Amino acid sequence: MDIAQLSDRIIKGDRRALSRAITLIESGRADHRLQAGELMEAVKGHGEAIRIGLSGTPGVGKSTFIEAFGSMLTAQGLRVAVLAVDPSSTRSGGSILGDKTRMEKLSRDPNAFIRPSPSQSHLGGVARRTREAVSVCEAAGFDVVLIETVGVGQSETVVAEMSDLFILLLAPAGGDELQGVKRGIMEMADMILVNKADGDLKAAATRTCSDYTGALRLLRKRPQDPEGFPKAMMVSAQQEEGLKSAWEEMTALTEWRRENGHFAARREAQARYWFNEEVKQGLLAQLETPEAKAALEQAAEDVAEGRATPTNAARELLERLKG
Ligand SMILES: Nc1nc2c(ncn2[C@@H]2O[C@H](COP(=O)(O)OP(=O)(O)OP(=O)(O)O)[C@@H](O)[C@H]2O)c(=O)[nH]1
Ligand SMILES: [Mg+2]
Repeated sequence: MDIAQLSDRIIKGDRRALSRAITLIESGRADHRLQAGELMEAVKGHGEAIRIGLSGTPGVGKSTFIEAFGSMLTAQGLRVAVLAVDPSSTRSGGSILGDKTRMEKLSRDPNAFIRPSPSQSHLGGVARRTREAVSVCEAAGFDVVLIETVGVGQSETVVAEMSDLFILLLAPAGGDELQGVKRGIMEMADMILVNKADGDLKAAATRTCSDYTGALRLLRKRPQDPEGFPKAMMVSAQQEEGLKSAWEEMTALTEWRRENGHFAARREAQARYWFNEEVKQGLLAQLETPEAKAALEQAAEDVAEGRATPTNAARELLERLKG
């Protein structure tokens, strides 16, 4: 495959080239990994999208929201790409493909591009592939890249670390208790959207929204937020209500961050984060070779049977792996 040619076609906005590139990125073959690396260098710095991470528990309405919100954006003339991080892969067919029916309109929209999560259980691998897919979508001229994740374990952090804006989608709570959203997730959110603010659920949504407005106020002030952010708002994905206001707030926040240097600073910090992650993953991979595994097993036995101390055995093993 001619990578220079592929990247030229991507930069010209060729969708088939984009699809091919993502297939290449998702491949686990060593030669494909090298080519993907070359491609990432070639597209680097092209395009400028707003990357929006969207997280929420199953059933909160992510797919319905993406369909409605994405269609609203394409109606405004914007080009929208939708990607997903789904580490569980227990759900049939990956996260978005399974419910493309919920995104029927968007999946037929010429200004939208929807790509399901690669079926890979290892979160590190999914993270790298999604991050690279974001970059090629950006190079292909998309204005908005939406990255969906179902709120389980580490996947929120992964998505927040590749987004300019991280949005938490919530459903109206039954009682007046907060829905067990972990503090760490709250602290990552740039905006909370309480979905399903319609019909019988409207009153509960209003309560939930004001609970979260209060909770957000109690969090430590972050330098990357202007007055009033992070904020909680109500939307109805189904009734297509509140979506325009949500987008206005997102663009206002992004504008402010650009003007105040926080937009670029966040991307820089993310580049550092992913570099460190890649180094760590690379080191861990070195322990996965048959020789390393055998050496580890032997050393563990020595430690278990009292022939060596954990500290010394570890140091010797690491020295041996270096050489
Ligand atoms: N009343 C109401 N129902 C909604 C709204 N948005 C989504 N729903 C319903 O909530 C259910 C789940 O919606 P989905 O969009 O599939 O939710 P999801 O978060 O993508 O779910 P998973 O893909 O399983 O994680 C569906 O029955 C939707 O019709 C809304 O704004 N109002
Ligand atoms: Mg869904």
